[in-house]
Amino acid sequence: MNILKKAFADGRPALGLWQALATPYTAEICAHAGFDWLMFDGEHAPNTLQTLLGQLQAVAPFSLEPVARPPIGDPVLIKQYLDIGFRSLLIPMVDSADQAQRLVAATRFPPAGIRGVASATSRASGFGSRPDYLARTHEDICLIVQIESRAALENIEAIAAVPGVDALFIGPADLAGSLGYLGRSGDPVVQDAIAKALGRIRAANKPAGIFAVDVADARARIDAGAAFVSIGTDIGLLSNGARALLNACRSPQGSSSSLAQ
Ligand code: 3PY
Ligand code: MG
Repeated sequence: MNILKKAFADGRPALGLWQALATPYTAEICAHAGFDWLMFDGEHAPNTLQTLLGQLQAVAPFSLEPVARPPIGDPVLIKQYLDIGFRSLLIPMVDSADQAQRLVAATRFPPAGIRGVASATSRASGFGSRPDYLARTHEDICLIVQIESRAALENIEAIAAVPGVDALFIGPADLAGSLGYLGRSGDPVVQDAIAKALGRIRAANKPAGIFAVDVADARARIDAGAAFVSIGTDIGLLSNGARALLNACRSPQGSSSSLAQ
């Protein structure tokens, strides 16, 4: 079963890590940490289908849900991401119920949808080894749509009501930009909009997710009922760790423990 959908069903907050380094090796390292999900970014990271495939293969042995974000909610890209084996998709910039409906259709084979059919040649079907693949694969798909514009805020209930939309995820950076607060997602106006949006998603009985900017933010979101939270990024871990190591060594108070990495 889809691990993220299982966490939603169990009411257990699922903690994820954003993957923007675009390499299988770092994905594998992060997978060892025990996150519930890793999100492989095709929107803002230098990923291709091939690099995504490598990362998917690298994390295959782990009990986590790989999520992928295409650069845009395009049926052709969605078909390709699903064929290589992603079951969970995070679609950016979903502003209306109509758009959400088209995305659901892109994840379903006919007659339910418009997904192009491949089975024996796709990794998703175990290269043809799953006899019930065509009939049942939609059951494991987790379609997450991003709410990250003023228009999307207006349409939350309509988007959440679309059958086949499994969860809604707030993108604070784009939302801040759309509301006129570019680069200031911490502004009280944006924070208030986010809190209200999360509440409305929950009231619509859909799992609500968000990208947290730090650990305190992540804890607050979980306490407020978010079903899934991205609690950091691979780039942040690497760059913060590198800086902290250097600073610890340069500072007279540098502790030996922080150097023993
Ligand atoms: C955003 O903040 O806009 C994102 O898409 C990621 O969280
Ligand atoms: Mg965004």
